Amino acid sequence: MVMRTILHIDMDAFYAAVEVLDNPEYQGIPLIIGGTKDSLRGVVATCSYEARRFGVKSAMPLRKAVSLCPSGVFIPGRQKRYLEVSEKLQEVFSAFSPVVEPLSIDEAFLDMTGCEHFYARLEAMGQAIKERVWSEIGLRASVGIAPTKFLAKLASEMEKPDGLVVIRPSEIERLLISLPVKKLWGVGEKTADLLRDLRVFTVYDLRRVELSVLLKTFGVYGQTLYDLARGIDERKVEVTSSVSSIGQETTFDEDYLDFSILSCQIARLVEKVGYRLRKQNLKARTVTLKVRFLDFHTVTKSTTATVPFHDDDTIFSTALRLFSKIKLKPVRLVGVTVSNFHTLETLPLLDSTAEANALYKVLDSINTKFDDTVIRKGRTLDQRKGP
Ligand code: DCP
Ligand code: MG
Repeated sequence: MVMRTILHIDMDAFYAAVEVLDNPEYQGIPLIIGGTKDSLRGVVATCSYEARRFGVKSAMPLRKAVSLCPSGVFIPGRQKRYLEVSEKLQEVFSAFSPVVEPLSIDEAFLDMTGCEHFYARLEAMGQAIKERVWSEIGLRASVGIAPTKFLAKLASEMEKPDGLVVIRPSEIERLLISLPVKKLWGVGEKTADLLRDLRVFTVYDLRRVELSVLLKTFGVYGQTLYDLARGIDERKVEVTSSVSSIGQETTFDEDYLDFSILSCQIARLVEKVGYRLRKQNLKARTVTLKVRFLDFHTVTKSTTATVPFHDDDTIFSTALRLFSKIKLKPVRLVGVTVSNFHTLETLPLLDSTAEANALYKVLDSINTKFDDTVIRKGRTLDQRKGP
């Protein structure tokens, strides 16, 4: 098996911790995020560790949480703010490794293979990222470091909150053997029930089941179970993007039917979308055009290319091609979205569009400096009104 150094980091009581950060009066109290005390139908998104002592946990009906913890403070939560903090977290993670796989809003895998020599010990590596998250964002995280993804995630959960656990190859066997199968990656209630029918409760029990029986009962996942029970997990940290699309739309003060005005508006949207795409080091394969008419009827058209792109020209010509397929009526709104991302790390280094890339680099750096698209292509200028 390939030996890697994989770090899993997961924030402690994430939404609740962000609320404490922004509202220090919530420090040290049972804080429950998901709704107010009288929200009859809501569920708990998360709660502070002080509230967990009362038995409150994620996904529990709010009514039950109120009865368990009547003295708690119950608040609805602010998704936009949590996403904003999540983006900052990703920036901190990216400073530690170029290979980061965000898993959810508050956790990620980092492939730290080859970076070991920067730290005296693996514990120091874990401590360094925890301290950086604390000093730059003001939040506590738990970290696990191990040779596989599954073990790294297991390790980060072991000493929550503010935990740091390193699992070395020599320790895997001792740790795995008594582990309840429910802790294995991918084992939910249903799999646990089927395993119970086979009288399997721990990894020790699981190792005694033949591979053929596991394959018959669980299909291809049987092989995964067989491997995980032996500490084998070849999954790589995959560099994926946390965003799934980048879009921009504009609603007009008046309705337009004129192709030249509309194509100029599309060009302006394309510049903003292309700029954000390149800023995030992404290439896309899909362009979606949205058009809303005066009567509020909305049409969206998409197309997917085989070769990923991040230049305005490709996005614009694609959007325009989609636009020409739409039967025109007075238009109220147009929107351009790109999706189906590939990170640049996964693309070939040699690119035949190197010159175009250099041009976009210059344009983007000027536009970044002035915080807007100050340099534009002629097609974004409304021909009738002049520059
Ligand atoms: N979340 C949610 N609903 C759930 C589970 C989670 O809305 N059923 C949200 C709120 C959490 C965030 O996702 O703050 C991260 O989920 P985690 O499972 O990592 O839980 P926490 O970070 O809150 O706590 P922990 O310290 O156990 O990681
Ligand atoms: Mg968490």
